[in-house]
Amino acid sequence: MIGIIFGPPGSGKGTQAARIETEFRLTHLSTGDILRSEVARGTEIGKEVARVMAAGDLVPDDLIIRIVQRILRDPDGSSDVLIDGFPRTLQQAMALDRMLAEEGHRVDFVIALEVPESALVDRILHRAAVEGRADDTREAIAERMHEYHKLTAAVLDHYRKRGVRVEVVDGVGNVDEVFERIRRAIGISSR
Ligand code: B4P
Repeated sequence: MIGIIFGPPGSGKGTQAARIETEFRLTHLSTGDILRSEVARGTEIGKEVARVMAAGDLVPDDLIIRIVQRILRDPDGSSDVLIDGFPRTLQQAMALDRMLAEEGHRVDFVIALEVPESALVDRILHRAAVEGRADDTREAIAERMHEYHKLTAAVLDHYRKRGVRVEVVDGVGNVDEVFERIRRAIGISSR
């Protein structure tokens, strides 16, 4: 099973994906976490993307597509995956469709979290105060929102047009309330 958790920056994708991973048989694949780990380890990829990410811009499609392809082809990985933060452009979506089709798979569902922009900014600024992530500054948040509207929002239409099940979930409320809505929407059984 291949699911995608989708939504604007700060909508709770990473938060809910971790919850879904714990309670259901799905492996959480977060492109944001992978890239932050490359930056923290000072790898070649990390050096290439650090400034792009800190500014709130998207890293190049070909780079992130190669990373996801490598992970999805890993035979040790679970075949049930929840992808968080990818695809973020139409080009990434088409690349994901192609790589899954090569293995006889497709995207089974998309969970799209909806949260008003003012609440998104408040959440991210709160995280900035607690964790100090490099891209949680006001300038980078504005750029991340801009990129989301310019490039990422269209990904949802791509999946709708292809007949993939898209479940829009209200992401306002505490983490448990949002998780309960997701659980009802996707209706998969827990461990
Ligand atoms: P991500 O790591 O995906 O960052 P994000 O969109 O902010 O989501 P995140 O998962 O961290 O936050 P969440 O909504 O859970 O990407 C970071 C950067 O990596 C991108 O800007 C880009 O540069 C690069 N990148 C990643 N993937 C890429 C791709 N495919 N292509 C190109 N570039 C890529 O949570 C936000 C905050 O809200 C947290 O503090 C959380 O505690 C809080 N929160 C969550 N749920 C809440 C709730 N219900 N109530 C209150 N607060 C809540």
